[in-house]
Amino acid sequence: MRIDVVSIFPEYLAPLELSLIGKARQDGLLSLQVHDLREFTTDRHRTVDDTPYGGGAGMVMKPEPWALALESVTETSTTSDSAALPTLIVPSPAGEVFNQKLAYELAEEEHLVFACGRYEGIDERVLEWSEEHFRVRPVSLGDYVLNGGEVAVLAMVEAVGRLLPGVIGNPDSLVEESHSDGLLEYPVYTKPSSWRERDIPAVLLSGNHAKIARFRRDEQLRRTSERRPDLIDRLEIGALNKADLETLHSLGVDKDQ
Ligand code: 6GU
Repeated sequence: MRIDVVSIFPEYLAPLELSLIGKARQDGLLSLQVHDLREFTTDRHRTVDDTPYGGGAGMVMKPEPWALALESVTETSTTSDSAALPTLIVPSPAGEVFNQKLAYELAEEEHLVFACGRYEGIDERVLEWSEEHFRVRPVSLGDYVLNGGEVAVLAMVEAVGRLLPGVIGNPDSLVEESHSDGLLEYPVYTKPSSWRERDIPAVLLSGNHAKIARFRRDEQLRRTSERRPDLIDRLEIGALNKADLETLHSLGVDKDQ
């Protein structure tokens, strides 16, 4: 996969050189380039923002540097299928909310471009113009406001990058993590089995794999109904078996009944 990030703070993206994502880049599984938007300005002051038409607080990012920056990344786009446009992700609190499903979807793309806005946002005409060259997706991390898109890009690149083939040593670990089946993950324990007078749940020492699986599933359902009842509401009834429905009933949750 190829990823380009355009930002006025390229240094903000330095953590993408570390850990799993840094290793994936070194191993050639991920080609990631960060571009400084100011390199695409043409005035002496390298201006990227101006006051909003119609008035109001704050500043708006000017369209000209954005178009030049985005053109420069598409000129070298490697999308093999000429029908497939690169995807332009525009981090914004006004976007669709990022989740694991979207991470899996983006992990299938050949070329992702992230346009990090700052201030009150980017001139809307840049997004309209971009539709001709990209599949454009404004994406939010959640219902709160950051100062710019950079931190959101760190989160999204990590979430997508770890799904690329070869990035995670044991892909089985992707199967049982939170959100892979619409539920939060079950609690985990390691040695010692007794620590500061706290014992691990006895079933985990029983060697009974069916019982352990049931215990873990019940813990997933318990945690999710406690912490994220919205996820329980969104579960497909077909994703739940009889034992799941009984567990939910004992937790005071009755799905579709
Ligand atoms: Cl993606 N960007 C900004 N600026 N703020 C946010 C966000 C993104 N997601 C939540 N808040």
